[in-house]
Amino acid sequence: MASAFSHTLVDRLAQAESVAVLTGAGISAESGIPTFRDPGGLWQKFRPEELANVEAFLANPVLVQGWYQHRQQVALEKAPNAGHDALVAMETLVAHFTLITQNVDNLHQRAGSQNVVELHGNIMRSYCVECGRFASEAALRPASQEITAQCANCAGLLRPDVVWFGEWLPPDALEAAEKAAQQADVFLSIGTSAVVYPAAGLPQVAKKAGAYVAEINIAPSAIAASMHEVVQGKSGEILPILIEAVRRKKINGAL
Ligand code: BV8
Ligand code: ZN
Repeated sequence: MASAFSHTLVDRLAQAESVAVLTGAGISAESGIPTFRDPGGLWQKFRPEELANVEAFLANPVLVQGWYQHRQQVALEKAPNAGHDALVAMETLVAHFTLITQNVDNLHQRAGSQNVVELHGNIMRSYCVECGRFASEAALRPASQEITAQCANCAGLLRPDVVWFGEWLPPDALEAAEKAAQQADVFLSIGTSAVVYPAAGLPQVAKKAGAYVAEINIAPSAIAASMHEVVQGKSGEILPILIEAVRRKKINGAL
């Protein structure tokens, strides 16, 4: 059962000039996309070392391409949920709103969020490891499962445009995320276990710079203790109610 958020959170959001939000796989769970570390999550079936890194990819490109083809397919079949939609609505209520996502499923973008910082890339894009050329969306799915998807330009291997473990995050994305965290009046961490860095360090950057930091999650994350507020519950249930309360507060000052 969702626990209520505080009047402070509503007031802070209603008065905020600048809001930054960090999302993780939990916000897509209600769309039917498995998370990574929850029971039954993606890492239960595969170990990250096996699939989400360059060595695994080069050792077994058909397996890793197949895993991303599958996840691309799942993401395309699912739809954004009320949590994604609520963040689209929040963006219209705040002068400077930045949505920083660790998710690669493209659901925030499909929901209509405008200012999305893709910290870990986007599974709908793939590029050639040899010439760097980006391929069309469906390119990662070769005709048959046995062959590798190759670049139309130079026949090099195609890889998903996602950040693997041990790879640097896209510098412009990380810079935009850190800037948004530093300037935020309110920072929300939603649906992330907060174990993957440097993404998980962003709420601390915001807090140090004076932001009110809150997390929305069905269970306390690794950084829950450092939050000003922890709202327990599903993001798809909590966010629409929270945004409605902020909208009312902005219109007539009443809760
Ligand atoms: C890097 C790829 C520099 C795409 C992923 C300290 C500083 C810097 C780096 C490190 C460091 N310590 C260790 C490192 C290395 C590493 C790291 O952080 N390791 C961890 C695991 C210890 N970091 C890196 O390698 C990063 N690169 O730092 O570069 C560098 C360079 C060279 C050498 C060394 C360092 C790269 C990190 C990116 C890795 N790529 N994915 C893909 O295949 O998807 S990580 C993977 O985890 C996903 O991207 C995902 O986004 C991310 C975080 O997971 P979550 O989104 O939080 O999902 P999770 O399942 O864990 O949690 C779901 C949450 O939702 C839960 O809390 C659950 O309670 C909640 N929930 C569920 N349902 C709901 C809900 N909440 C609300 N409502 C619901 N309905
Ligand atoms: Zn190429």
